Amino acid sequence: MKRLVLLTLLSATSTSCLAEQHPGAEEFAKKAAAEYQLDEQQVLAILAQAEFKQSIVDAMTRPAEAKPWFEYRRIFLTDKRINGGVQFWRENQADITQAAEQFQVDPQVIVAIIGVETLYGAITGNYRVLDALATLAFHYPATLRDRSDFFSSELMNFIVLSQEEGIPVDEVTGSYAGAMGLGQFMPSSYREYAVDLNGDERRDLWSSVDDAIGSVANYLHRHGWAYREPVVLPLSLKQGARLELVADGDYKPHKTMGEMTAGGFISATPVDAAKLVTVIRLQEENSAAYWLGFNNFYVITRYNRSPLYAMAVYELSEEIRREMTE
Ligand SMILES: [Ca+2]
Repeated sequence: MKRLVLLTLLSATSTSCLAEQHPGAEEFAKKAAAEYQLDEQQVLAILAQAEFKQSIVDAMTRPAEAKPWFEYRRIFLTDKRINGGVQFWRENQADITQAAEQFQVDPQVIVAIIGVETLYGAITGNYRVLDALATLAFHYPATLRDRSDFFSSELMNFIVLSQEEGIPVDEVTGSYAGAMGLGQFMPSSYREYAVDLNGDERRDLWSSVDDAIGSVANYLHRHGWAYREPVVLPLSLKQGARLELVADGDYKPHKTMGEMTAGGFISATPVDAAKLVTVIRLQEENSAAYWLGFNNFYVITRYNRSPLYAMAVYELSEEIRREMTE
């Protein structure tokens, strides 16, 4: 209640310069009221507390996914991240087993996602989520393809989420892009896919490791994960293989294994000719490597669209699984 009073007082003094502070903020607040039944003045007061951060704009303009695979891989496939995954799995074995069985998702993939996202909770981001989302919603770098609508929508979801879950909107922290907690959920994903695994009737992705584990599992489950099914298999190419069959931006399997075999892509492990697959090309130091991708690979790209990200999660998950079963 105290917070509400404070915000209301702030709104009276600070909204006059809000249009200069965050261009588009007033329209945003009107939309919040019309479409999400939020209090317009309260939304303006929240936005008045949001600070533009140049460091967020700078971070946005140099994402890791711009690197070739062989360099990207070195960031994530380290002994530290593999051993950290083994330790995280052992420390949270009961929750990971529960989440894997309840949501039918392979446990090593849950662990690997949390490992790639935040090094098992060690690096969850120090930006205020409010600053990150407001900066990217109202001050999106003009040099990049405009994604301000996406961040504006996430900012709206963040304000709604804060009301639904009782989250202090001006306090919680995350990545420069506004991703939160161990699994780095954006606000819309938090609202849609976060689960209360520990049964305390709150979905807390910051400090409840069990909720975070369950939420990652549910996210993969809801996007169509196939339990104990393959993610990728190595491919060899016949002379004159039809390289136009290689996926370019869309990793959803559209072609059958039979079509890929006819196109010159050969899997050493037998795959049903009717199975839907895709072909992924990754840049190694002196050559290209080709992989057969299944729907599970596509599901990982629902977490982060980069095929490099999905491959790093897969390779890390396999390294951790090997260590756990040895
Ligand atoms: Ca909980």
